[in-house]
Parts: sequence; C-alpha cells; structure tokens
Amino acid sequence: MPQFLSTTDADFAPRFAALLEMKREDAPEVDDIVARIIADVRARGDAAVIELTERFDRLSLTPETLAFSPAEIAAAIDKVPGPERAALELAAARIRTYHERQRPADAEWTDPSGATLGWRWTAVEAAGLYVPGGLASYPSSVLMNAIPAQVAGVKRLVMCAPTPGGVVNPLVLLAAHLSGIDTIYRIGGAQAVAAMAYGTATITPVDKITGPGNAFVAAAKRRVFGKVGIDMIAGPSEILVVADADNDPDWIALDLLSQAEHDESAQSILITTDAAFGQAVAAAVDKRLETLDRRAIAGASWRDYGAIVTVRDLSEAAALTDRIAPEHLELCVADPVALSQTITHAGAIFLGQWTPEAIGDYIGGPNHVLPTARSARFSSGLSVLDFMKRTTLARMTPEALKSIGPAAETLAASESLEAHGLSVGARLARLNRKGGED
Ligand code: HSO
Ligand code: ZN
Repeated sequence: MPQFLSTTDADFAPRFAALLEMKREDAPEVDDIVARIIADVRARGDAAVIELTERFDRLSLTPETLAFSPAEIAAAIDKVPGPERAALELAAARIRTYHERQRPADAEWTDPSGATLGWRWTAVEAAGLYVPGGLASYPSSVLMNAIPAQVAGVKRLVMCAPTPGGVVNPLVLLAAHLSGIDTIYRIGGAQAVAAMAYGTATITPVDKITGPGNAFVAAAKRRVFGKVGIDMIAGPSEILVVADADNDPDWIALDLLSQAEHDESAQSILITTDAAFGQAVAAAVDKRLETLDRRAIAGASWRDYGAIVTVRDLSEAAALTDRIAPEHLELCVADPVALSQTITHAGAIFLGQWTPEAIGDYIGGPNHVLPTARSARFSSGLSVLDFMKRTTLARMTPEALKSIGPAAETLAASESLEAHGLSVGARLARLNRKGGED
C-alpha cells in the first residue's frame, strides 16, 4: 500500500517530513573492492582489464578485441528493425536541436578603468560514456549522454559497455553511431571507469566520464573524480505528479508506474487537490499492476515508496513540490504554466496532461539525466555545459593598471605577499618614471 497523506491531517507535518527523509538506496559497501580494481588497472593496464572482464563478464578479450571493430558495429546496426531505427534517429535529431541552444556565449567588455575583461568557453578534449549492461542498458541514455558532448565540441568520444557473455544490444551500438561516438569498448564495471580515467596501452584516457552504472561504477566514478571530471551520481528514478480532478485516473496511474517500473527503489508521488481522485488513481494503479510486465518491480516501488498527498489548493501543492525537489514533475492541472511559475526546485517539468514524462525520457528534446534524491535544490540535468569549461580573460592597459594596481599592492601587503605587490609595483614605477609623457 502506498502512503495516503492529507495536509488537513493532524500528523501531516511529521509524516511528510518522514516521506522526504526516507532512505531508498542501501548502496552495498563496495569501495574497498573498487579501490583494489582501480589500483590493479593502473598497475597492469590492459592485462588487468582483460582478466577482470573474463572474471565478471565471462568474456575473453585481447588488446585487439577490447573495442568493437567497425565491421562488427556495422553488422549489429544492420540488424536494427526499421521502426526502431527511425525512432532513434528522430530522438537523436530532437535531442541535438534542443541541446544546440545550450551552447554558451563568450563575453568581452571594457570597464571604466580601461581593463578589458571576459571569458571564453571551450570543450573538454575527450569524454567517456559509461553504459550499464543488462536491464538498464538503454539506447536512449546513450543519446542523452553523448549528444550534449558532441554538441559541446568534444573531439574524442568513447563508450564502455559491458557485454556479459558477449551479448550486445544492437540499439545501443546504433545510438552510439548516431551520436558521434568514435570507439566502443566491450568492458564494464570499475575496471572500465579506471581504464577511461587512467588509460592503458590500448585505451587512451579521457577528461570527463559520464553515465549511469551500478554501485561499483558509482564508487569508481567517485574515486577517479579529480583525475577526471564526472557527472552526477544518479540515484533511483522519481516522479511527482500534481493533478486536479479533471484528469483520467488511468493516465496518471500509468505516469506514476512509468518511473516505478525502473527500479524497486524508484519513488512515485501524486499530489492532488481532490481526495476522491487520489483514491481513483490508487485503484487504477492496482488494476494496471495486475498485468504490467514489470509488475514485480513497479509494485514493490509503489508499495514501499509510493504516496498520495491530498492538498487544499495548488499553492500548497507548489510548496510541497519545492520541498520534494523531484527529478521529474508533471503538472496535470488547468493552468500548468501558472503553477510551474510558482515552483523552483525540480529537475524537469512536464506541463499539462498531454505531456507524459515518458516523452522526456525519449523524444521531447530535454535531457533525461536529471538530479535525484532532492539534489534538484542545487543542481541541474546533464547539459552541453557539463562538457565545457570557462577560461577567464583580463587585459590591462597602462591606464587601467595605474587606476586599479595600487589597490592590488595594498591587498598584497596585507597578505604579506611581497612578490605579488612588487610585480604590480615594478610596472607602476615604470609608468610613474615616464611621468605624464604618455
Ligand atoms: N527515466 C529514466 C531514464 C530512462 N527512462 C531511460 C527510460 N529509459 C531516468 O530519468
Ligand atoms: Zn524512465
């Protein structure tokens, strides 16, 4: 049974607080194992990667077969049926068009002192994308990670995807092909993350690693952070639907289940202004759970973490939404735009009853790699900016240095950093010696 709450209940405040605090992930303690794997890959390179792949993925590779050959990729892609290919191509095109608008602008201006200031954006040189094996090997996630990198102008894009027993999802290879990935290694786990971060004889290291993975991959990403950049560490998926009574309960039930089916630890919450509508959605979820393919996973998520919250009005809904700071937020109300303007903390907002969250997972255009576990309070979904960095620019003229240099000398003296002060002072002395002649 999901939880039923109402803001009119006497015990609402503590129950809602408990809902927010609910710990959904008990990540197994794998850090020691991961530390050893990374050390091994750093010490023995390809040999370690090959041995670990043999052990964990039952796949024997050589340095020559670590990466798929172009012929293997072409053969796999050929197997993709037409409709899937067309859908993936449409998704890639829409995601690209959306992300192209995120390219940031450089800036440059001259301030009143005469100093010219600004910044310039450039792409990271090489990025590595991790794609999990098994159930969570999603072609859509390949597009969502690789296309922003490609749009940013990353020159070399590689991918690591474990292929237990040698089995590969042809759609994953097609997605990689559509999003400009140059090389695909059939390796996974902490060893793949270590190889991308530190490099081996065959694998050239990258500068940034992104993409979801299991506890081993997450621990490895944390450990290589600093040597390379990483994206966020994503937790289980979440959806919050705010709906008034003017909705089909079955649609809302399916939207809740669409994220519940990802993971037993996923969380789906409905906030509604109408208690009877909430009951109707709960009944519709139960009905759908009788037949849904993934009913075991979705049912466990709904039972353990699902919640239906009745509120007095939409302003209460907005306040609770900001406290939840959901990864995905659907606003199925008469004026979703007005409601959205009263909400600040959400990874992605889906406006109106014709915008199921699944559109955002696949084809809408915005990225589906989004902040989970309330981190939408301080962070954003994956974007082109994650594959770029900013270099600041400053250029003084003699006049500008005369104008602002003395304050730098004062501050240097106050920090007892003599050479700092002198590096400014020596220049000012020259300017003063020249007197007013220029
Ligand atoms: N909703 C997931 C992403 C995904 N859905 C991939 C389907 N495929 C995490 O936001
Ligand atoms: Zn999804």
